[in-house]
Amino acid sequence: VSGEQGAKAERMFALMDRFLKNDPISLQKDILDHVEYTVARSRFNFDDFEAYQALSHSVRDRLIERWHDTQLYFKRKDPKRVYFLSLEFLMGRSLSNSVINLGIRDQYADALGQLGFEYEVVAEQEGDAALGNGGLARLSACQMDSLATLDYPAWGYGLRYQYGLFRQVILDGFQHEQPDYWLNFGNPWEIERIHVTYPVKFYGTVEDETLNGGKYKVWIPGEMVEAVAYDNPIPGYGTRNTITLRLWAAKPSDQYDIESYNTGDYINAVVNRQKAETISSVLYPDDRSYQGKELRLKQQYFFVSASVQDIIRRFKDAHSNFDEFPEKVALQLNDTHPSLAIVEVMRILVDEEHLDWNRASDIVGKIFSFTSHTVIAEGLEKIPVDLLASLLPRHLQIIYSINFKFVEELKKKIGLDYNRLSRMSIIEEGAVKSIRSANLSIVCSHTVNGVSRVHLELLKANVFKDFYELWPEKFQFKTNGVTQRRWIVVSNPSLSALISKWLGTEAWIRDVELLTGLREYAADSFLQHEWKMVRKVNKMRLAEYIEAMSGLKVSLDAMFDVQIKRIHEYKRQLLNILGIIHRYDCIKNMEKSDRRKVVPHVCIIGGKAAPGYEVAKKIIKLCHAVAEKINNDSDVGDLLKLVFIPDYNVSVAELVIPGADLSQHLSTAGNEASGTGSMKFLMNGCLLLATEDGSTVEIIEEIGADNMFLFGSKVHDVPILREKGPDLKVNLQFARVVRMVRDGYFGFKDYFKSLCDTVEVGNDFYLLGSDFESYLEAQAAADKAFVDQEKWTQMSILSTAGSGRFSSDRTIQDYAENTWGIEPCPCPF
Ligand code: GPW
Repeated sequence: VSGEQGAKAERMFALMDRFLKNDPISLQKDILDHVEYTVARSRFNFDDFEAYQALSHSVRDRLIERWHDTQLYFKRKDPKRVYFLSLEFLMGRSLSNSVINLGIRDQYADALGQLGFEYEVVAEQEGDAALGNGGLARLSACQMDSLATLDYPAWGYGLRYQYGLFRQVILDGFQHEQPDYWLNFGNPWEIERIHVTYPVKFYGTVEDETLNGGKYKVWIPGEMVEAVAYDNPIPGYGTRNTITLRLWAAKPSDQYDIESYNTGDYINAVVNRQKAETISSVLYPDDRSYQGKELRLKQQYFFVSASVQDIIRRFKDAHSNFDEFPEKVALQLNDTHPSLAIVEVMRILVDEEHLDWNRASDIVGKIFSFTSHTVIAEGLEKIPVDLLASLLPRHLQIIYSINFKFVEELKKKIGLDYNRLSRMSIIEEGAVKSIRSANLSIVCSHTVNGVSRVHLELLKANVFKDFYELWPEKFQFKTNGVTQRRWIVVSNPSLSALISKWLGTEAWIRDVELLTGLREYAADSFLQHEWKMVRKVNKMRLAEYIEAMSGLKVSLDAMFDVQIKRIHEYKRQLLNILGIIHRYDCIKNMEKSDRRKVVPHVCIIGGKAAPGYEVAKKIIKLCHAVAEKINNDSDVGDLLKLVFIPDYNVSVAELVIPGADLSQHLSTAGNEASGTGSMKFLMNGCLLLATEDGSTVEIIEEIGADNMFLFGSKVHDVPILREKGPDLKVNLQFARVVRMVRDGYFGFKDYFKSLCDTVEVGNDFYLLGSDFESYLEAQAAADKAFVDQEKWTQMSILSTAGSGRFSSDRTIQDYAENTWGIEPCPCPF
């Protein structure tokens, strides 16, 4: 750069200390400066929370440096980018993850120590960013970490909800929901981009327009809202690359409601404007249930429209020919929630950029890929046509056109098979005419991915069968993974250090397959000893948490037996509780002398129920009722304890997972698309008790069936068992424990009646009765293994050693190479 600009740049460089320094004195100065000038507290008087605020700003400064460099570099190189569209991101805390990825955790811990603060205590001041429900949302977060670490030119796009997932409060054993107004204490991890805004339109009418001899559609909106970008830097590990998660917030637009200003009702007009903000106000707390709510549809379109406008703007900054669009842009749909992006791209290309229909649809077909996360047909999203007609009239027209052309093509291929045609149509003609978001996504994407091998098989055989037969080459699977940075390095620092010590390298943090190197030492008594020590300390940490939370003292010699995940009937927390009742019943009926042989258990259950999901809420209450009885039975003592951990979230998981001996994954086979919790436990050396469902089938291949406790009906048995109808040979033990609940042994007899009905013969859709015997056998096998601590520790080491394939790094690399067609773009500065 020369001339005036060059001189300016030189002056800037001269003024800049490039870059911020990470020695202890610089870090301390930095933290104190932020205490004084950012937090506005005296550097002689600040508390742990203020220390957290100052610390996070100091970390953020370092993130920003790398982020600027990365973004500048991407701009200069102009590689093909992937845009990851998701309505949910469950990021959890940022501080601990950032300092690990920046490689300066220890330096910060020392710096804080010298200022008289303890790093762990300060880091715990941070609240979770809980902009998502469960597995799907946490997967997005893990994948962002991998995208950054592997240097991919990627962007995440989502919604900046003001209220994240509700906080779960338990009163008398019942779940109550409290709003999570997470922004109350400020959020240092985001940067508001007041200049990055886009108008998003709603309602109104569509009119015809003739321009330069061409006929176009013009959408005259009835309402306009402004989307404002909030950027969250996502640092990679062991690289300078720092990518962006851009979340949109809704703000009133200057043109929000022009009419009411003109009618003179100023006050009402201002009040009305505030309504715009409701679009990004609250996350819907029910995963996999679609209610056809207008606000939800508005959220989906709002974030998709702003993202698509942003992507097209970025493309147009460097290109003028849309035929190059597919060489520069890959759009990934995280489930069908963002599927309106397809229609929005069509609309902009055709109505605003004036491309002809075929050219636009050709471009769309090259850029979109879609990942499904569900197995069951009822889980597929539908948008009522009436709703869409009023909210997005032009989009409905476009969907009709896409569908018309698709069905015409289809007829040529399969003839007039009307049943099949109507199944495959994007429009469902039913009592409520609606848009099938999955069909739209499949028709307009070049690739459809499942999230595990079994999942893809089920998609091909059931919900997407017709499409698979039409386009077999579109269907792939990418088994989910989780990031070892958060799930080992951040959450289990002592295990992390131990692994590095034995492998002689920290390289596994980027190249997790190296964990297989532990196999060779699995029987080594020195490693086993250290492994046991690390696990014991983690159990201690968890026991302290349990005591602080519930007052319950638990024995460290007991097996910590954990099930944490959203409460769903298909995940069968009820099976777990009924198993615990059985265990209790057995102990009670045992000769005192036999009790010495009992393996003590601390059963830990945690998870949220969707606020409107009655059965799930009853399961939570049952858990508390059973816990009340067992924990107060001095006759049973330490042999059995049951704890419900309230308000399960990412940071609770980070504490619980490293302290678990056994974890349970009990979904009725064929119901869990993948499951990712199991992978986190596996990485931490926790043994799995599981059904052969979702990704578990692949975990078995890695670590061996003899290294875990498997039970229950297999994927292919389930439909047969259901077909067969009521099993006349009901398991007696099962009948007995259900009867105990029914008869009011744990109180609340009337309240639990309907819950018991869900597992009664003839009604037991999730097959708890059929699987009970096998479940108890697996439990017994786990108990037997636990008695031999040497063997158990070896199995634990082998679990971690075999977990490498379940890193999101592997998943993301596969997506990059085989779905998105993008390449790493490491920032060299
Ligand atoms: F219904 N998943 C989830 F498929 O957490 F959209 N929420 C959801 O709404 C859906 C799926 C949806 C989960 C799957 O249940 C789980 O098996 C999978 O591991 C996870 O998504 C990530 O793929």
